[in-house]
Amino acid sequence: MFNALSRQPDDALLALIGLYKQDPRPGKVDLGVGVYRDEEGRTPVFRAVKEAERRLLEGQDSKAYLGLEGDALYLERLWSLVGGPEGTRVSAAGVQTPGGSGALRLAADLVLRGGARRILVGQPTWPNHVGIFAAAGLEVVSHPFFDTAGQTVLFDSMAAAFEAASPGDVALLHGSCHNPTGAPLSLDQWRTLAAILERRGVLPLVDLAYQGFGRGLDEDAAGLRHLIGAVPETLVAVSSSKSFGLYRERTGAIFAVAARQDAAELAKSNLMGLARTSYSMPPDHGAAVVRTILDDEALARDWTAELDGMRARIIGIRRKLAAGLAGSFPALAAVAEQEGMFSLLPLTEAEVLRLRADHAIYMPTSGRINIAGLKTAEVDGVVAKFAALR
Ligand code: PLP
Ligand code: TYF
Repeated sequence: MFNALSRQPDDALLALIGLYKQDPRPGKVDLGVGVYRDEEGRTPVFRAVKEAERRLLEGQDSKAYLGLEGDALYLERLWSLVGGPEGTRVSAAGVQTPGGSGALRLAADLVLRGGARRILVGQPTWPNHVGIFAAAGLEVVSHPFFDTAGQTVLFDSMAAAFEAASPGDVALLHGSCHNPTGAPLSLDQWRTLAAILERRGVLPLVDLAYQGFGRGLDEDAAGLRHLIGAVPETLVAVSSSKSFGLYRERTGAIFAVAARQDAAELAKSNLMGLARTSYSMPPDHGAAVVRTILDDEALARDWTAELDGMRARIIGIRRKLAAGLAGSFPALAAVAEQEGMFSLLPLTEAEVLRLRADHAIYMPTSGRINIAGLKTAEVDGVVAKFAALR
């Protein structure tokens, strides 16, 4: 039977990890896959994570199943972090998932079961969005979101696409730190979109994968917090991979938000049923770590402080990079205003490949760069190589 299968293309972002590793040149620069890196190029384990793991190692007295929902206290604390005060004014019911990806897949399965057939997705987006939704059986309907040459959000086109949607459609929104553009939506724009979604009867699915990496933990959730109060139902897919540095532990959650608790619980019961016929129960460790941190004031404070430091480093690199690039690429002054790990450079595929071949600067052919892949001392050299392209 295996002979009947055809070879599948590699994930371009994950394949880049291997290409970079194999490159023997000293001074190579990795602007590829979206993991945070510090000034030494390391992806550190948060101090609070290490301490939580120590406590778990000593205190955990069973590995027995927790059940389909996962860790209830993790879900409660995580929802407080995501929903803030606004989250207490709506009804939310969550299920722990294997990463944000697992949350997105369960969300897609749920809306299909609820009768949805189409999901509106702005382009460009994280390629796995399209893959996950299509694999679940949704029709992915794309609209333009970003003008790369001008580095501007095409808000009118996004609003028009939402206006043209049918009741029962689903619309994907990036909670903050848009992947791949870093382009922020203002709170006014969130308000406008929320009003359209409410009027058109379209269900928003918010992907929150980088809370704390843009402007701050609360600031990065502000749009979503407005949205949950403005529409009758929302799905929120949360990833703890970046915000807690737990990438390989596969830690996330899907929250169904509704005006009434019974509606949210109905969604949750279906989410658990869908999980049961897929992977059954989620992995425990990452969620136990997050729960331990968020349930302890001192650990939570230390986690926030470390996250604040990461965000400050990214903002600093953004400013230096934007100032350097503005001469040769005037539109890239916008890189300083963009948020999170990514910006999308207006480079051709040939230019990206030339940077890779000639200068060992690695990024996917889309031109997306991971800002956190740059050390402060590397910025000027990288800017010079970009400038030489034009
Ligand atoms: N959504 C976006 C936009 C992402 O960039 C990621 C990153 O990996 C995810 C969701 C899900 O991440 P994970 O499944 O590793 O938690
Ligand atoms: O966009 C990124 O780089 C991150 C990490 O299949 C990632 O979201 C990339 C590809 C992939 C899974 C995660």
